Amino acid sequence: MKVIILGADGYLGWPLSLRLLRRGHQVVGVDNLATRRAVEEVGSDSALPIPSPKERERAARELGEFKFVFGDVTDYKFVRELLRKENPDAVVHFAEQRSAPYSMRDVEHAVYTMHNNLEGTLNLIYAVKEVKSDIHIVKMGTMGEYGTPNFDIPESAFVEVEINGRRDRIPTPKFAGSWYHWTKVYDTYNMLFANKVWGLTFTDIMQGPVYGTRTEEITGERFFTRFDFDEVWGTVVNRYCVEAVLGLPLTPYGKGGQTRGFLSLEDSVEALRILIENPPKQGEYRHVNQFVELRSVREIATFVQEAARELGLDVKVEHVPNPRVEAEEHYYNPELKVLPSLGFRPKKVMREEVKVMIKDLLPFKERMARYSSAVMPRTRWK
Ligand code: NAD
Ligand code: USQ
Repeated sequence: MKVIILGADGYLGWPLSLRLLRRGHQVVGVDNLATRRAVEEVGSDSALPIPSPKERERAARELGEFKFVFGDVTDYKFVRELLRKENPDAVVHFAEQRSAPYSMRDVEHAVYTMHNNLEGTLNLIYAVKEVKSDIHIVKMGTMGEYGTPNFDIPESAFVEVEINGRRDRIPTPKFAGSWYHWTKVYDTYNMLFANKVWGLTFTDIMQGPVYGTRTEEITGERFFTRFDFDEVWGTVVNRYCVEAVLGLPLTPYGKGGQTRGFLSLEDSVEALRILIENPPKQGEYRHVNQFVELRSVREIATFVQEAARELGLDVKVEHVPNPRVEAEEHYYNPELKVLPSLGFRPKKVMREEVKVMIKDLLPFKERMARYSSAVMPRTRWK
């Protein structure tokens, strides 16, 4: 299969490129390096050193047929000509601004996030329609589209409702918690519409937060993927592991009952591989929930604390005032059926994987220490 990965320089895009190459697929990786610049903008850097795109291209070619293309998905002509030239079977779309705090900094960052994410997805939709309408669009959304409703979260694009005695199907209710998360909701609605009007084929993935330093292909520094830990770009499990290495207290926000559907980088990449190799029927919009373990951020802090202790590190947990507006104790019960039905079986358990992560990060302690002032939360929702 020939697969274009938009956002191939990112945390998920790079290891997915490697996985697909190892499976014998041809990969064209596209990126405008926006995340590298935006992490620098907030005074931080990846904890693990990452090679330049040219070096990455060389490393990827050890595994298979890979090409890196520099480009911006908000440029319609670029996206259209890329599809014309490469004629792919599938396009994986990761190329979005993916940080909730970054989107909440101020009006410029909110507008940039809306513009970057909504325009990129709309350009892809139109380019597929114009160039080759049977391309499978694999779009990365987020579990955060649903918010934390006080009912079970169905794994479907539509639900049946009854209002004043009349029944109809409506898009599954969503209530996101940042401008970033809202862009994923709007993308979903735009894809549902493109599917209805033009019959385009989509897999829209609601993925929870990913953690981890490794996949099977990450066997040395030249294959490292980025690993962010600052208050804007770092996600909670990855941040805790760096905090443990730096000897900083772990930072659950507020009461710490915030519960999400987490999964390891290895499991994320494998789930994506399965979804790409098993496309939906032509003209279908497939809606997938992608997570492995439901955990609260309070519970995760104890996992990381225990793992650190086993490695001889004495780490404290200090709940800090929550910079976000979100429920700190809530019901959370999302459905998970599509991935298991396709044969997905998770390989990693968070409790064990955080120990591997701390071990992987320890050699880079000095490098991370340079950015330790970027760890404590500063970006507030209000
Ligand atoms: P990332 O920021 O590391 O990767 C995204 C890549 O897209 C970056 O390399 C960035 O430079 C590129 N990009 C952004 N805008 C672009 C544009 N206009 N043109 C070209 N390239 C552009 O993020 P990630 O963690 O790898 O996430 C990948 C996708 O998965 C994102 O869409 C994110 O919202 C989603 N997601 C991530 C997680 C997670 O925990 N990391 C969880 C759920 C969903
Ligand atoms: N949190 C802490 N302490 C920290 C950092 C975060 O308690 O030090 C809490 C947050 O308040 C939140 C939860 O942990 O309740 C998750 O926050 P996060 O920063 O790990 O993840 P989030 O902002 O939700 O975003 C990440 C990715 C995003 C993806 C999303 C999946 O950056 O791209 O869409 O996870 S989900 O959370 O399911 O929406």
